[in-house]
Amino acid sequence: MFDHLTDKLSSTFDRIRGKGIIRESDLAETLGEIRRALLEADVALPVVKDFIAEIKTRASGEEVVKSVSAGQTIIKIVHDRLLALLGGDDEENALHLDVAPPAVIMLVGLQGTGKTTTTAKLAVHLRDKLKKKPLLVSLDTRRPAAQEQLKVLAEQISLPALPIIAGQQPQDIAKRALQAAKLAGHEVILLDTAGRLQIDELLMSEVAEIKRLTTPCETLLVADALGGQDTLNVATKFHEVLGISGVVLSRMDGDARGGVALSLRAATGQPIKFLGVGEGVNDLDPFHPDRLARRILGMGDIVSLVERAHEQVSEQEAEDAAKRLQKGQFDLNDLAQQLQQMRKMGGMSSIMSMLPGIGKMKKQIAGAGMDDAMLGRQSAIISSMTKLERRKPGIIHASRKKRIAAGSGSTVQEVNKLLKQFMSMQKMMKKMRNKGGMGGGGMPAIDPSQVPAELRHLLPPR
Ligand SMILES: Nc1nc2c(ncn2[C@@H]2O[C@H](COP(=O)(O)OP(=O)(O)O)[C@@H](O)[C@H]2O)c(=O)[nH]1
Ligand SMILES: [Mg+2]
Repeated sequence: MFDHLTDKLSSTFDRIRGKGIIRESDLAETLGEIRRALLEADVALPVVKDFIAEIKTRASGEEVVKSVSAGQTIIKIVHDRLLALLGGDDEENALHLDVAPPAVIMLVGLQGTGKTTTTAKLAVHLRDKLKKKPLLVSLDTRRPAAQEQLKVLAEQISLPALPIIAGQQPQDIAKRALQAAKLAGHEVILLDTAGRLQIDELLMSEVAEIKRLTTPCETLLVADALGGQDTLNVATKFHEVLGISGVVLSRMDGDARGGVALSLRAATGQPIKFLGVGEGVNDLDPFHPDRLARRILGMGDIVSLVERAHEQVSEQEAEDAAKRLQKGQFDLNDLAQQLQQMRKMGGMSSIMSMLPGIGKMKKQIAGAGMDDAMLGRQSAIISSMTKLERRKPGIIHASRKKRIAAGSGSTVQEVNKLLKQFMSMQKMMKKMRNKGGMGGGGMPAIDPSQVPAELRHLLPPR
């Protein structure tokens, strides 16, 4: 997500970053580039206009243009305005559930935008992150099997769904849900409502009635990030008629160029609370404007990366790996583990997209064949080795190589390549240990000081 926008903005910034003095013509050119980048990312035109105008006002003062580090100052201004556009502070974008339980979260939106999937994702988030006991409730009596869809999802994530009573109307199901939650001590009720292909009176009066009955503390619109201007119109309409408290933007993993995410708040005045980033129940990211702004501007999102590392890789695992590295005991088992950890953290491209200054490195990395498919192939090759081979790769000669290649569905050349790469990694580590510092090497330079200690062992060796 935002890849194209980030590329564009990064190269614009690269041109002005080091500049002490920025002439009016430089500024005009920079603003033109930012404007084009935003429009190409599908940001709504009025939003782009306002955004550029604000930056212009703030940047064209004498003191900025002629200040010692004009380039940096302009980058800072763009960052601050982008942050404001995305929604300022985290507080507003968080879920607000501080009411007497059960707290009701109602999900509304058109058909097929991801309401039911998001209901399950939110339930997992509530349980795992917020330590709450949610109850899943489907009020979608319109579409056949819609209630079963939620029931199946609830079973998958081992959370309770309100039992289905055939023929019951949404209003009555909602009332039953409130009673059941009180009896069973559920702290949060998630109400998945019916959608339509288009907004109509009937849909709106039904959800309005349910809202009145259940007084939700969050009424979240689930909206499709791929929908462009339509999504903005739908959001505005829902807010006018129903009053929403926030938006979950689904399908941010698709080829959404980000425009909706950047325009929504300005268009509706409502905060984005989550981004849906895939079909799985864990594919939901809380919306953090500051992190996203940094990411869009190519400044990296170290905070999210560290969080993900903590979720996916235990502290013990990270510590053990670091110790073995220090002792020079790095073998193919460690490499296999490293590869697995990277995959658990979302794969190479996802990790890379969160590291600062990555724009320039992307091509180098692609050139080195360091992609997710490679992580998978290399893991497969190592899995086909025996324990002894992994500990002592030196014994892997021709016949063993053939066996390993056959076992992993790869070629002897690929096995050779992996072994060669491993040997050079091992050599580098020995050198590092002896010199007590990072050596040269052909890999793109990531400044290790930019990367938190708990992640450094995952960086490609240099
Ligand atoms: N790629 C992707 N697909 C999603 C996302 N959220 C939902 N979907 C898919 O969109 C389709 C419709 O979702 P559903 O929850 O049934 O929509 P509903 O009609 O609003 O309840 C399903 O195939 C989901 O797997 C998302 O964030 N990313
Ligand atoms: Mg549904």
